[in-house]
Amino acid sequence: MAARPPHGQHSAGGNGSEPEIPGRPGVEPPQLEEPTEPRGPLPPKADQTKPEPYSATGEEVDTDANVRAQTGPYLTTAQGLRLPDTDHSLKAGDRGPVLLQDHHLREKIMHFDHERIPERVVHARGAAAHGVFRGYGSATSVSKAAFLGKDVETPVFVRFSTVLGSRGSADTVRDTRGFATKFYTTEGVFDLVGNNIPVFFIQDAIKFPDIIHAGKPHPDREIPQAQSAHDTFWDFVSLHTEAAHHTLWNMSDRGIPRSFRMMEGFGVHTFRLVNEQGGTTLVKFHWKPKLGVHSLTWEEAQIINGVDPDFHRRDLADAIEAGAHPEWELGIQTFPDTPEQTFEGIDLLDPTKIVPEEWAPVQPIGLLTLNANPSNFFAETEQVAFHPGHLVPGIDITDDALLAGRLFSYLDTQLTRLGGPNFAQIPVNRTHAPVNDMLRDGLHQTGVHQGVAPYHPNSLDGGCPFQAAAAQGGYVEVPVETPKAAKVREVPASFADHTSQPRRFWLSLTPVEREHVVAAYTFELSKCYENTVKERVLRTLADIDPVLCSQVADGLGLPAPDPSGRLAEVDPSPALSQVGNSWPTQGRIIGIITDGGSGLDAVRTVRDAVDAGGMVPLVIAPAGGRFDGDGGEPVTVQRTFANARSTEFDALLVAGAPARGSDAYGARDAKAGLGPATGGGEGANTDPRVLHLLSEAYRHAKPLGGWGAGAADVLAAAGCAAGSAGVVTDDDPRAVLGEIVELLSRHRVWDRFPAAAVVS
Ligand code: HDE
Repeated sequence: MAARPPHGQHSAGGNGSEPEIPGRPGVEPPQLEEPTEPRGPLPPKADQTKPEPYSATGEEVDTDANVRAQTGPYLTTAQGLRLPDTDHSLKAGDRGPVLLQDHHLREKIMHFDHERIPERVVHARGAAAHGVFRGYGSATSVSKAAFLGKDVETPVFVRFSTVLGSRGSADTVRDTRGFATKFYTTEGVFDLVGNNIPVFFIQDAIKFPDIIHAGKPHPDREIPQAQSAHDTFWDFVSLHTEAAHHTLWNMSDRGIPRSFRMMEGFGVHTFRLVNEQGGTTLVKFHWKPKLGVHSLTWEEAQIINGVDPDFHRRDLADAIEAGAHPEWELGIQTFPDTPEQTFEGIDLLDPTKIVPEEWAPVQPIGLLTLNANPSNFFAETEQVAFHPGHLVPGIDITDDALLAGRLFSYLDTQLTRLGGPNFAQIPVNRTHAPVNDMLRDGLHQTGVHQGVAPYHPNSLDGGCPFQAAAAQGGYVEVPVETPKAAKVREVPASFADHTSQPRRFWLSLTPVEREHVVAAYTFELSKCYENTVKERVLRTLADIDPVLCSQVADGLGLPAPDPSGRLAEVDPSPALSQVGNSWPTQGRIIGIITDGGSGLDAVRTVRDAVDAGGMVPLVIAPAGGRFDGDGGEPVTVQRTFANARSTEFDALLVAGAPARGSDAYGARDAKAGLGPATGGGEGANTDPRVLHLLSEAYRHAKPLGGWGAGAADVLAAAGCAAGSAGVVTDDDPRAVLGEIVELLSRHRVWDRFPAAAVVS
């Protein structure tokens, strides 16, 4: 897999160890030279090379026609004037006053003063990547969208985000995640602006400012940041019981994903697809991650927010840079486009409802691969502007009232955020199809439009541009009939059931997942001050499930109310559970703890096997540097006992020493203890930081292993006795690794819950 290791392997924690490619023995890393003279442009890094852009007519589209800043040899002003000095202001003498005529000082400070733009009002914190989407052709019977055709490849840009936090907030808070994809199709841009949760809090966009005001920090003290664990959020969701379904998903493990790479994505609304013959089908979009759906534990998420608030951002960039390109299949659930727009009694216009996959299977229609990191965060990730109204022929909207509000909101918010109406010209937002609009002028206009007649019809420009009928690729809205009805501010009766679908979700979870849900509600509500708010939430929970309600009530020390009526009779939907299957382990991080004193051959063997298996090996040792005391190829240390935290690793291995006289893996000396080797009982000498590392990983139900003399003692000293669930010891390091990888494919050692979930 990795052509080179992720940045994080060398840089985080600054342990001073030199970079080396794990699993690539003997390859010397390039040394940074002291620059002494001007040189030519720097080439972009391999993973920053974007997919080739192309246009509908086959012309090459230069999406990088902007200035490539900071690649030339000499410093200039914005006007291209070369500068002799950017470190000293122009002064009357070296101790005299600064002169107003210093145009360079003025330009430099002026530009700096205006570097920030308003952050997104929601989804401010995000990370993104370039990639490619390949259609399977399986959707052509229901949609004429060109990019869904068989083997058609379309460049994409995907931005993941949290919803509530500010731009600088931590990644692993409990929240919904955005999953927004821009397809640069030959027919124009298509944006699928989805979330990692398939339902939304509200049924009508008019409540959006209210739910967001309730979720954002309190207006007086501006706390808490990026959290739903506060009174206003729970006040809102308890007063609007339609929010119960989305809230339950948030309180489940879905609210704390392990990685953006391990999340599902959902279009949420029902869309309408149109085929070549004009036939229509209602659909819901799903993204299915090839790595499976996995989550953090709540304690892990909280620790990470302190020790590595960029956890998800780093994980995505590192994986792509290392060549472990994340993949998702795009799938659709299809429903007949009947006048009622319902399926098995579910109103398809209600965005608080799902259709169970067992009733309408998700049919794969294409593959998304993220293969390049952005070159510049601001230019791309920050300035990308998504809009659910960016549609292409073959994909149309429905009358979902939530979607209607979004169709207004996204363009509107970009005006403030990107400072004018020309944000479609920003490189990351540019379509790869030819543009012949009659939109003119405005702030930040960079186009130099030709022609004298920007109006339609005209005769002065030869009538160009002409309107395109459907046959010429024009986007024609499906002529659906609008209901003949009175103008009202009302909600349909079919939207009234707010508890049966949350009940199905709850009943579909395994016991360990339910336990996490109970813990999450209890934690969040215990952060609220108002008992009335808590009591109101409990009343909703009672209508979802009495066990859920009573367990949360117990945790809060409040009485559990009775359900207000009969509980809905629903079947579970196994597809809603995250636990049970096994998944590829690509990109998983395995820590190898060694004191470097002996058994280095085993460390090399395991490190290389981890790398060859597409995972990331990180050697953890008392101090940085390299081990080569046995005369073999040097083993580089990537983490030290001081900077390693268990939350970074998916599994941990303890490299013990071979028993005396053994040549099981070629060690020259036998020593155990992973700490100052002062003699005495094995494990007794173990560095407390190693014990903490192991016991924390054990508590978070991660696979642990070890080989050789002393390893089992070290594990036992950390409270992870060999033979307990998911603790693997053997003399043969390869056998240990084999079992660990098998455990990792199921993400966690679920048997360790629930007892281990109780955090002191
Ligand atoms: Fe958004 N949403 N939203 N939203 N949304 C924005 O647009 C809005 C909703 C989603 O990475 C904003 O450009 C309204 C559902 C994502 O840049 C804003 C309503 C879903 C992103 C906005 C919703 C989403 C946004 C803020 C209720 C999942 C981040 C900045 C009707 C299907 C996109 C921006 C990115 C961003 C409005 C509800 C997904 C304010 C009014 C439902 C992934 O326009």
